[in-house]
Amino acid sequence: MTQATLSVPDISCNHCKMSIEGAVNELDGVDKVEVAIDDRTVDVSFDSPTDMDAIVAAIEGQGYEVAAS
Ligand SMILES: [Cu+2]
Repeated sequence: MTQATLSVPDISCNHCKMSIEGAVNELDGVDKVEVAIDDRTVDVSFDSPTDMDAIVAAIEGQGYEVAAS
């Protein structure tokens, strides 16, 4: 299991949280995803077949940019 925290500066409200968590949860292999609105971060635990690129793509697909870490 891989755990990662992504910085997503445009997260601002509960709608952002729901959109991002919903999209990431749809990926096969994602165990847990949690958006921290105040910190503007996405905590995610995942395993294959998903990977970091797929998670970033899912977040970007919702219209949010993931900051380089
Ligand atoms: Cu929002």
